[in-house]
Amino acid sequence: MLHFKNCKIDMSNILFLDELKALYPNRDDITETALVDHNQLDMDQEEWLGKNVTRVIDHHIDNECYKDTLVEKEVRFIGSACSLLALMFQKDKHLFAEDLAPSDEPNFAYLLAAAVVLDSYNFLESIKNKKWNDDDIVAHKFLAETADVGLEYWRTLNNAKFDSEAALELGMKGNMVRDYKKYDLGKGIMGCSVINALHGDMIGRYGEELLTAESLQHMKNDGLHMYLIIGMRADDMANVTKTLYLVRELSADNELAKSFDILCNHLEGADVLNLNEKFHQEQTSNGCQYTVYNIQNTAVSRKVLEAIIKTFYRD
Ligand SMILES: [Mn+2]
Repeated sequence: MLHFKNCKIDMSNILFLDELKALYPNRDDITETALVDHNQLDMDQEEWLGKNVTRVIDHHIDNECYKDTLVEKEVRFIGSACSLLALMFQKDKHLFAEDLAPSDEPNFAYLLAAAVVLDSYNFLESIKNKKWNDDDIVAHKFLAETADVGLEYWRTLNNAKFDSEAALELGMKGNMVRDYKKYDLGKGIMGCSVINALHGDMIGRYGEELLTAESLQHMKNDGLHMYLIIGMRADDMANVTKTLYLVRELSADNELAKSFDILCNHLEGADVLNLNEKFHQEQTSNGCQYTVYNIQNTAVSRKVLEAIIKTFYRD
């Protein structure tokens, strides 16, 4: 939101899925969908947009979807999907001369560079070739030709991105839907939110009762049988700490919900996650069961967890 403000882009230009549905009540009116920074739609998005995905520009593991409708696809390892975009703009830069021209006003390069510097933690050497690579440097150099996107630019954005206090201001509900995905695991549906605060921060701010009550409500509203929150916080040096919170309704008569304990066991045994400091609550007064861990390997993202969990339920 800060970045949109800095770029003088009105938030009303950003559409959420429910707004999109209201705007195009007939899904046949949507003739083309381009995915940037992911290559597979979420369950709810799929129903609305899945029939006509024509373009995919992404840097995650390729799920090989939409083969019948794709006309353009660029999926490969790079720090940021916006670096891929920048490199595409560079290739055809004569077409975008106006958008990329140096200006007193924020130009398109100023908009695009945010994800490039944030995703690479401003080209932090220790995560080179893990979180970013030389192509991101080429992309950033190109954007920096016409916009001031250096250290100060990154620092301001990074502070805002990892501001736990600001995140908690959104309320538990707001945080649960801000960065949220939903998976069909066969046995049932799992939801997963990424929140810019650690589990302890959420408990400190809202308390266990409200957190579990909101979790229950969210599971009910969205038809979930299990719900997971990845909590994260970064310090000024971009050192990241992460927590994992897994919750279910105790009385839920569903196979996924009932597999809670064996999923916990499986996650504890997954070396790549390196979980520790387990806290388990057998039964809360509102009928939840939940477990919290610290994720020792902070390079673990939702994508990684998704893959581990999907594999577990498929096998
Ligand atoms: Mn990305």
